Amino acid sequence: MDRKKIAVIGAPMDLGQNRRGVDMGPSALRYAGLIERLQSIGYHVDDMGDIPIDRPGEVSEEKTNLKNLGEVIKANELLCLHVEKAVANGYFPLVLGGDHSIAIGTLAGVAKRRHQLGVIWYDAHGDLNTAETSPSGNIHGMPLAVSLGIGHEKLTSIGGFAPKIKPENVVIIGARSLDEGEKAYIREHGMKIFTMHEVDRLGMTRVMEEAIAHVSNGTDGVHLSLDLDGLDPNDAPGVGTPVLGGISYRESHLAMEMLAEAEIVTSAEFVEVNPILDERNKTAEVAVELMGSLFGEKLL
Ligand code: 4U7
Ligand code: MN
Ligand code: MN
Ligand code: MN
Repeated sequence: MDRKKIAVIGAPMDLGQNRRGVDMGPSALRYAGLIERLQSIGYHVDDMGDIPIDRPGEVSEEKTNLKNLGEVIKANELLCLHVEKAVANGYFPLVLGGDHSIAIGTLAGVAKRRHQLGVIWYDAHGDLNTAETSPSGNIHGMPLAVSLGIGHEKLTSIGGFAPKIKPENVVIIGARSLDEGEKAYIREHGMKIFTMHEVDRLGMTRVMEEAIAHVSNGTDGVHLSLDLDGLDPNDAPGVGTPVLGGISYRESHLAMEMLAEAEIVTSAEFVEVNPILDERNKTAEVAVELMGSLFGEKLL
């Protein structure tokens, strides 16, 4: 894999949750200078533009409590194709959200080419809900579960196979809002998780050392799924489901820098940036800075 070629794919999805505006995430990230920044680090960047997203109600829907199920499926099938193609052509796929439901398509596309994929889920939430455990019916609270093969069959079968990933190859970092069903799944499968308790107690250096060791053990690639609400809302206010007491801006840079040093990440997505809820594009700017660190930008 040529680590010097990045394919940027926008996924302006806002149907996996209730708050409008997150569909403008890809624009906000580009406006914050993403493409130029990656080029300045020395990458060849192909901006593939944005995948089309249907309006709610356009795609026929079955009776279910999963909101906008048909539209979310359609977009993720398409995203899966684009991501798989990028990997097949030797690109590092960098997907811009959009709400976190797009991780279903990203992971489907990557997992077609990497059968033992490690995953870092950087998020205030577990995103491990199913139709049965979800308090909201919002699909952005389900993508990790779906990728692990649990949930609505039409979601888990996106890309034509399931599961995409195994629980032992996943690490969750930054969690501080977990629903009962999510806690049960984590306990049952002994999933590796660094909640904010562990981030506080061990410090980000040790958290990342352990996380990196965990996801690179026996895997053939590592995907970073970074939900901006993993950061503290003071540092990243432009998100739809903020939770107090998150990972700091500096800790997040350190995490990205350690990933860059370890040279393990083979695909990534940055999601949940909502410019309408943001303060002068701060969250998009933070996200672009973090991408800089992830791709090896140095202070000196
Ligand atoms: B995100 C929630 F109940 N767990 O399922 C749910 F708290 O992608 C929130 O991490 C999910 O931002 C948040 O609706 C999804 C809720
Ligand atoms: Mn979240
Ligand atoms: Mn999330
Ligand atoms: Mn959110």
